[in-house]
Amino acid sequence: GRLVIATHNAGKLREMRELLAPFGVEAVSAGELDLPEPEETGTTYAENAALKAHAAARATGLPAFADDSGIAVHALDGAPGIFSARWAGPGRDFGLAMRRVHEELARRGAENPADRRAHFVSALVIAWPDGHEELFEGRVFGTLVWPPRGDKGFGYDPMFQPDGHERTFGEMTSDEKHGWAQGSGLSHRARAFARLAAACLKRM
Ligand code: ITT
Repeated sequence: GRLVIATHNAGKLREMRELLAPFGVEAVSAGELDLPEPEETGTTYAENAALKAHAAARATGLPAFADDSGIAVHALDGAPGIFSARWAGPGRDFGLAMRRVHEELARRGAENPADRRAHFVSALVIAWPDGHEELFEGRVFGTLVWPPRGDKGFGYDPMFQPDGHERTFGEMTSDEKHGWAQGSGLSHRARAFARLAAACLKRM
């Protein structure tokens, strides 16, 4: 069948296409269909993912899946969290967003790796044309490094070093970041996707 990937973020779209590739599902993106970007008025990742997925499913009559994600910095009480995209400002400058995270941590004297813990969250919602939805979440824990390292990936990847690895997501190929070699996935998105795939991709 066909599926809409309800994102306007190029980095996410690339990853979601890679994750879907083995399933033989034909996917078209919200950007390619010129769908409007719904306002993210929810207060949780799950609510925002549902808003995006339902808007795309309603507009197209196709099943649609959306990712809402972010990075929670433990010493910053979970910020930027659901505001992770907004910390990059109108120019979507993630060099700036990473510097803001680093400066906030420095202001609080968080210099040791143990004070620089963070986790990424991905909430994936698939919305079906009949209006029902399914939610799958994934997380990955790690440490924030400074300066950022690597030019792969997107967003906050260059400053996030997942537990058990010597390199940041920005230094990993996308196969390594997905973590398929480890079975259930490494990145928050791959882990959420593995759950979604097990639950519903076979039905398409
Ligand atoms: P869509 O809503 O169109 O999907 P967006 O960029 O606005 O795109 P979000 O509201 O979910 O998406 O924002 C999440 C932000 O968190 C995103 O812009 C990234 O900067 C960051 N982020 C999420 N997943 C990430 C990952 O795997 N690596 C690095 N940064 C990530």
